[in-house]
Amino acid sequence: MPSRQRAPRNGVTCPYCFEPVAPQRILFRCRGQAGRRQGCAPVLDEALAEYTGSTAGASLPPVFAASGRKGRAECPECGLATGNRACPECHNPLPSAYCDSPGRIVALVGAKNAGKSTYIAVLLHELMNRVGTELDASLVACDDRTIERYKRDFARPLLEERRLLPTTASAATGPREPLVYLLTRTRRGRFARPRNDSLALVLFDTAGEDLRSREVTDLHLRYLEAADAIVFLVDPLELPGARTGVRDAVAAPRGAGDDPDSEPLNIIARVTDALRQRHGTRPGEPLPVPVAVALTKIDVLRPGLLRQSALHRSRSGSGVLDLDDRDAVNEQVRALLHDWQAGQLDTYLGQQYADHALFGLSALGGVPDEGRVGAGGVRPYRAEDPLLWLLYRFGMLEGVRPGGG
Ligand SMILES: Nc1nc2c(ncn2[C@@H]2O[C@H](COP(=O)(O)OP(=O)(O)O)[C@@H](O)[C@H]2O)c(=O)[nH]1
Ligand SMILES: [Mg+2]
Ligand SMILES: [Zn+2]
Ligand SMILES: [Zn+2]
Repeated sequence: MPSRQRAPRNGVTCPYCFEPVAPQRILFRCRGQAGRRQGCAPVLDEALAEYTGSTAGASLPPVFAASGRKGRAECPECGLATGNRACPECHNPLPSAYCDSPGRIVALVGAKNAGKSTYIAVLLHELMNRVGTELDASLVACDDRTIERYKRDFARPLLEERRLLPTTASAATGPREPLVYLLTRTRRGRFARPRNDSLALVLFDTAGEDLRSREVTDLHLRYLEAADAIVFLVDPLELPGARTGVRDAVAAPRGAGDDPDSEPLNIIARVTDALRQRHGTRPGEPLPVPVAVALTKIDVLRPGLLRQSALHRSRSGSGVLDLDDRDAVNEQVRALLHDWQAGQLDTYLGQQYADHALFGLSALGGVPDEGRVGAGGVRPYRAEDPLLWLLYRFGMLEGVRPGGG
């Protein structure tokens, strides 16, 4: 397979089709008619319909190429000035904040039943509410389909109706589109002018089986290749030695079972192969992409295992990353992995990646019961930790050591 190009200098990688796009190739889309404004009428956008697999929602004012100054151009048909940008390949919207601070696609990966769908639902909700406020950050969906799908497939069933989410269908039959968000953080220096930094959260709610090398879809492979950071979710119940640390009431996993294709180490190895395609690194050379590895569902662990541990504390710090806390959690998860005969995972990551960090989180905050969220509702615990670390790694969040040093 040819190794894919990184985004050209000053260019962007489209967060929908993952094609690298030079700035002069980015299209504009006419703002169209609205109220008394006389713009172009909507027409079927075939490139967009091809991407979404449906003509629904693909009737839009036309796109056009223009050199554009300061991110604006006049429509050659109707003369209206527009600032709406679109990918030249798939015609999805490219938000101007994304064009201005390119890169930083965060990808989420995990085996079937690792907790991806649940995590997506909860993380986005946290970012739109509590954590977003804490960080002075906004989370904005990049297209209307993302807004609708998040509500229909994630927020409504899990957060409102408190039903567990259905198992994700394979991309062969289910939706193949990612949810695309732009997370923008305003940093106010004491003397400097406020500055906005953006990060694209591109979340494919994949079925674990889509990551098997022989079945992997092209779009999915490109997603992994384009990722500037990876969040890798691991269900502790799938780790061989972890059963001893689990509360008695928790049933054995109904997920992957003995399927070696779903083992955490095998999945991360496949992702690593994809990343090596793009970065063109030699096998012995560590990859520069930061990887956050999170044990999900840590509410299933015996309380005794967590008592007096870093994982048991709530995260400290507000609007900053507490580096002491980060180190303590990292060490504790590492110790758990080694206790559970899963130390290999940690060793492998250390060999393949220049920078990986370990996390423990719970999206639900409690063990679900008969298809429903526990009585107290969804109470996420440390769900945002991996993202805070990535923001820190990207220079978008300050790190502090409260203990000094
Ligand atoms: N105890 C506990 N179980 C969880 C949590 N998150 C997910 N689960 C369980 O794991 C199952 C699989 O989660 P899901 O998000 O569908 O996994 P996916 O296949 O990776 O998308 C769910 O049905 C839940 O029963 C959590 O935070 N705590
Ligand atoms: Mg799922
Ligand atoms: Zn595109
Ligand atoms: Zn027009």
